[in-house]
Amino acid sequence: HEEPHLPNSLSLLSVDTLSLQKQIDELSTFSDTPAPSVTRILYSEKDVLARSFIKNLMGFAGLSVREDAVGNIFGRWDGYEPELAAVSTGSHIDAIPYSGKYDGVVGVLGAIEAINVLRRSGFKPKRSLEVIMFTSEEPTRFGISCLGSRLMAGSEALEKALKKTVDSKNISFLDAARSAGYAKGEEDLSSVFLKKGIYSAFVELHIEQGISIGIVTAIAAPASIKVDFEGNGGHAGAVLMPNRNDAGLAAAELTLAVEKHVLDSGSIDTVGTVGILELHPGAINSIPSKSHLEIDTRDIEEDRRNTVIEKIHHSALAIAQKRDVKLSEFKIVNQDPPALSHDSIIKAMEASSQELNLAHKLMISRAYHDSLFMARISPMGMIFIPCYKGYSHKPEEFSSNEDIANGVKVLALTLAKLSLY
Ligand code: HGY
Ligand code: MN
Ligand code: MN
Ligand code: MN
Repeated sequence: HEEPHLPNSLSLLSVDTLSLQKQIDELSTFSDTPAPSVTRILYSEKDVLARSFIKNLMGFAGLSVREDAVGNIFGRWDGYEPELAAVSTGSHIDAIPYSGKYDGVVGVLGAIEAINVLRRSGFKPKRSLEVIMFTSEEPTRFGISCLGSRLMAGSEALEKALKKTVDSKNISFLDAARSAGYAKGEEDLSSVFLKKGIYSAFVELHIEQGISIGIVTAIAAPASIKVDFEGNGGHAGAVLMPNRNDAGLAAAELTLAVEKHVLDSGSIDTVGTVGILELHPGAINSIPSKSHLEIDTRDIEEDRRNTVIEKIHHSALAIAQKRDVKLSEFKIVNQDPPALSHDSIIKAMEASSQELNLAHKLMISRAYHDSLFMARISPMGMIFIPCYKGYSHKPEEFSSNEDIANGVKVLALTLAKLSLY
């Protein structure tokens, strides 16, 4: 029986930055929009190709690969006490329209490289180490954020909803999943649920603004809402202003109300965004008869965020009444609580940064991540690395080789420590 040991010398933790950068660049070519932008939508042809790429890399890293019914991908390195709960790490590779090549990707390719780093150093894990590529962290196609991790964490509401979920082209979730090779012969997606305690730790590496290594202490509470207004529409010339009930103006008014309610919280930590606003029929000379908005609102304080949601709802009702349009939908798609990192993992990340001589600071995550849901079944922590001007969700997204390598080293050492814990 082997004695647990950390890599004898930290200098043995060498990241192959060249290969890692090549992989990041190659993965970015699996995209539906031209470089430097990246668009990679769940279960699209490009997503399926990208998944093969990831599974191959996991294979090269000596991991045994498994996929679940929605396409969460797991690569496992068995520890010498494989019956113990494993230590897991990972992130996502789906990319919202016209975004960049590092969001999520660094936490997947970086995790595989962290495994390579540990292998090269001669390290033998006690607890097994597992790399996870989560399905659809971004809500782009089906409107559901952290789809894979939410389901993994046992969301029965989501399991039920997915049976009836369709995309904007009316393709059902299950058909889309099947076309990508998943959910075969299965209606019941509860096979994706993982037992609480299956992992002793989950750590995610991710880009974020700021200097040095960010050690995440908490993830803000996200929520999203879909709203539809309906009016009578009509001819843009013929219908006089007093006779209109313009669904587009209702949407415009609600959009401004969202901003007002968010600002009225008085806290810089409250944010709200209307990132989708669609008018039907979408002709210059037709009064909008339908409008559709999607609202994203977040806060590090859940109650304050919930107050904003209530105010938005009241505004939607009041605007509908005032403008004589119908509020045909006000659907809270998700209203998630925040999550706290686990002390033991914060300590492991801090110690690793310190031993590697990397400046670090504690911070909260304003973006959400799969870690928000992994925290429901496992102690969780996140490592942030700097990115250019804090840019994300746009093509200018960039992290330097050096910053990525530092992040991979902190991840590798943290995984090693947690594996022996
Ligand atoms: O929206 C988010 O916070 C994440 O980037 N999906
Ligand atoms: Mn993102
Ligand atoms: Mn991300
Ligand atoms: Mn709608």
